[in-house]
Amino acid sequence: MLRAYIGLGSNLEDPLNQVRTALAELKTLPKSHLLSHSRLYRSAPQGPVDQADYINAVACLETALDAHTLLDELQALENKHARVRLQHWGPRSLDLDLLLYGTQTIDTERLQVPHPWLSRRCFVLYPLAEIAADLMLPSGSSIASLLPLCDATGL
Ligand code: ROI
Repeated sequence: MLRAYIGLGSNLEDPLNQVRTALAELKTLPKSHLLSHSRLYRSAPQGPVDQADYINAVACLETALDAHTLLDELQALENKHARVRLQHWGPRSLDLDLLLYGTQTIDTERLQVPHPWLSRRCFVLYPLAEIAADLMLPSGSSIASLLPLCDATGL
């Protein structure tokens, strides 16, 4: 068993409900146990700005699934939410990102862990710091040490 951190985001079709439902669904994943999750954050869109604010959160799962099987499960949940993604970096009904998988670094065609944008996205870092401030990234930085580097305006 190891700990995986999942970023949740939504800005379409009742985002609060999308994220709340997804947190409940994470509890049902096989060979996994939801250990904790952050509060829900409202955040201004990063990327194209002509879209609605997002609701974001981060969850911590203890899991015996391998990383790619976990990714399959997360994508199945996104699909269950009839994931709408109108454009790259555009609005979406539910995004589930595998941010961290134990202390592993993974770089395959389908999956990059740690998530490549993790340390630059305050809508990920702040909720992650709420549940895992002391967590060390493979780079040697703790989550807490990255907070001052990101602009939390709009969070
Ligand atoms: N912006 C915010 N605030 N929250 C997100 O979850 C989010 N997801 C994205 C992009 C479009 C980069 N911007 C976001 O994929």
